Amino acid sequence: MLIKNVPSWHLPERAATPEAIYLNRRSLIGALAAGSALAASGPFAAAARAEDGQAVPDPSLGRYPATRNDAYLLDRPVTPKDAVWDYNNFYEFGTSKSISRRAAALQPRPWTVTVDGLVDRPTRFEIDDLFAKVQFEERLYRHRCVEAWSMAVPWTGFPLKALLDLVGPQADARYVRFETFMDPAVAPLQEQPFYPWPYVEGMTLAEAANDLAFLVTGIYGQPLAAQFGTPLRLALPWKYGFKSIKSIVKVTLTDERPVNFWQAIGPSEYGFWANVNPNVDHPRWSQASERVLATGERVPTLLFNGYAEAVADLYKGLGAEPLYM
Ligand SMILES: Nc1nc2c(c(=O)[nH]1)N[C@H]1C(S)=C(S)[C@@H](COP(=O)(O)O)O[C@H]1N2
Ligand SMILES: [Mo]
Repeated sequence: MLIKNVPSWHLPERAATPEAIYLNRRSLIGALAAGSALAASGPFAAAARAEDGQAVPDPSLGRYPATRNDAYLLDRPVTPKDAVWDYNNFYEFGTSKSISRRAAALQPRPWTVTVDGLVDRPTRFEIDDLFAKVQFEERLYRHRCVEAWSMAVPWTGFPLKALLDLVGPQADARYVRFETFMDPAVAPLQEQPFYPWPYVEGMTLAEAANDLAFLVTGIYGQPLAAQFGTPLRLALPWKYGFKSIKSIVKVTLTDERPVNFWQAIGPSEYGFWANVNPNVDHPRWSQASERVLATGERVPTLLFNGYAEAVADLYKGLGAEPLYM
């Protein structure tokens, strides 16, 4: 076990903190978050800041709220916005969950997303030009963090497949590699040499082309607040949350399997596939159940986070691969 290579703070919270203390801290955080959520929900919520510091309206604001796609339903209530607004994993801004204030330094415009590698039409998209080429929709998705907490949120965005269609994957492309922005002046943790910055994620091209793979632009009917990965992040709801990379600047189609951020840090604990499976424990904790944000309720975790029908076929014949870590 390469356990000594894994930072001790990447623990499920109930292992790190006695539940009672933890719950108290949460109600305090909840009270603080309520204030910041209000401040962040005006018309300039995800706005960029002009040179003089003035907020300028987000050009995509008129796309919200997008029409909900009723093909994606939940088996549980939507998590109230207040419970998730200041409860994030975004290590670029710190290792605690309460990073929304610091993440506000991240400006969503100007923003470009470069799509390159094994594609017919490599393209550097200005984010609003990309948004203009796709249809936005809202989907209710579950989200299951490898740390054993979960939420259910309305994401706005478009299928990852729509981006792939714009660039035309070539026949020898097998994987899609995603990269987060790199700017230590904005994200102080990127100064820390321990971490293999920038954050990288990847999946097979077949996974990326699956209907469920969703490029997210918004949450709760408005553009993504910075802490959720403005202005573009992934949602792969059948996989552990770390696969859902935030604030994407680069997408590369390749014939080489990408090594993702967490795999580079702790290969015995975090893998490439990271499909949710209650029967395959993390080396240091059980994955059998999860703590639901807001209610604190503990519910059984479902195979592929409840999305088996949509994705199980992707893994036929791959039984020898470590599909669940
Ligand atoms: N760039 C980047 N993306 C990231 C992370 C991160 O630290 N940096 N954390 C991941 C993890 S572990 C989870 S659970 C989700 C959390 O998303 P949320 O904060 O919107 O709930 O983002 C994922 N994407
Ligand atoms: Mo996570």
